[in-house]
Amino acid sequence: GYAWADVASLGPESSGHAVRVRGAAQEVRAVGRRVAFLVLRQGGATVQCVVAGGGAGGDGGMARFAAGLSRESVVDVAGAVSLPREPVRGTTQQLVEIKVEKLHCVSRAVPALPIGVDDAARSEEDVARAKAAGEQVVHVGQDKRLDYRVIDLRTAANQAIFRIQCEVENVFRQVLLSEGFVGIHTPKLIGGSSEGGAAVFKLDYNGQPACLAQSPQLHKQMAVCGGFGRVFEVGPVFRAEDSNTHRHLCEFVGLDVEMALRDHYTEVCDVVDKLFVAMFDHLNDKCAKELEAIQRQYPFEPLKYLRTTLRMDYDEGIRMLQEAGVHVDPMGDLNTEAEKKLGDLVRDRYGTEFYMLCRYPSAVRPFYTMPCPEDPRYSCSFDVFVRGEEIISGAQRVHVPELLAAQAAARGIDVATIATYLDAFRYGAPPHGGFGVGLERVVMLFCGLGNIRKTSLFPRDPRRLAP
Ligand code: ATP
Ligand code: AMO
Repeated sequence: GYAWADVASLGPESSGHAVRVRGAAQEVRAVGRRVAFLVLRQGGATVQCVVAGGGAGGDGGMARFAAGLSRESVVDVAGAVSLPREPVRGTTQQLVEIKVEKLHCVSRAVPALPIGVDDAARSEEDVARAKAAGEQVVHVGQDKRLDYRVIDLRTAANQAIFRIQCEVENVFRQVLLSEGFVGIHTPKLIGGSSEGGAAVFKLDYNGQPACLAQSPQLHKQMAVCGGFGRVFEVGPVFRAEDSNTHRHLCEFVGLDVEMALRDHYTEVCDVVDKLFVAMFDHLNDKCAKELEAIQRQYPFEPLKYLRTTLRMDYDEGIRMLQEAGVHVDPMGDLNTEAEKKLGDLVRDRYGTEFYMLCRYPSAVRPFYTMPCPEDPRYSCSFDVFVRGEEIISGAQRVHVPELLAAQAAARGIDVATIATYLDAFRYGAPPHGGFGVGLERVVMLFCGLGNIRKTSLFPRDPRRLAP
């Protein structure tokens, strides 16, 4: 009998084993009428299968059948694992091959695929090199990839990206669980904007106006008021972004944290520090294969980060920018360009591409942010940057109901829409703070991918609602 095997597990030690493998026919090559080579792919791994002479009566019928398979058809092969005479070419390919004894097509792909996996897997460098050599190669653009995402996702780089994404989420949960946090789920249908901005998707909730939650902000705070000292959530976040950028989605995955504080909001920064150093270490140590697969298609420099995350005051960031000749308003927000520039300056001075900027001016933070007790023009807040782009926003929150209502009103928020939230602070509320992380941004920036659509399985950008 043949034993079912995974392509990734086939190594020299399986030589001689009789195996059965189901995979996608990535490549089919006929050599004469009696031999065909079939490259089968499973996830990010491939194995070469040799169809030679076999078939009933040894007339080459099976080789001709193999040669006629359309690419990406799902195929079962059964045969013996063997060590090839010459080493197998290709970096993702297993070192052994399968001498096929039985072959069965489980699902036939259309002969003319809208995009080829090999074309989608080509790096920009490869395309440039081929073009320079006068070869004809197909370059698959981002929109086309996303239109046919089901095929695009089959590339080794994409298989790796979403395994990395899963690891980020996993480390987030594991570290927080070990720090005494409890996982929660807050409602995504809410009565108003949770961040105070206009970027909300409005809908009708059985006759009442409602919104898709822009963040779990209000309810994660209410969970802390509900007696859960430390909470986290992994869930969808909806933002009605109206412009196309490389880093904004209309739906993304939020990694959120909220916790009661003892003395100071920097206790929240300590959690960020612990969490992300552990996460980056884990990705580098445990996901080397995936990072290599991404590197082959999208080369990037490994992220530079310190054992203890650098913390810098906003004022200090402003000073560094001003000294570098960048015009910035010390009490205003940094634009994307200034953030990027500051990222470069910090990297050059401190040798890290991961750092926190603390004590933002109160005026540029959301209504629920706690002002600094010693100077209310500044706030107990922070953003965290990777390669000069924001991945986290966090802060201590206002737990004093009168101040909270005043800050909401001052920002033009209709307090009626958040009445039950404001009430939550009238029944005894501990000082607390937290932060929110964009999962797709973490993966995009850790891997230097340059476009958030690459790290969203089926991205929802301002124009795209399918697939
Ligand atoms: P947050 O997650 O806090 O909303 P963000 O990374 O989405 O942060 P914003 O707070 O929306 O960024 O904006 C930060 C800066 O990024 C803005 O000051 C602005 O300069 C820039 N920015 C935001 N949206 C766009 C856009 N659509 N096009 C160009 N720049 C933008
Ligand atoms: P903020 O609005 O900064 O903060 O969002 C938190 C993090 O979410 C990510 N992010 C996005 N990712 C993809 N597409 C978008 N349109 C998008 N917008 C934001 C970023 C950002 O740092 N309630 C606060 C967090 C808190 O204070 O706890 C909040 O939502 O990585």
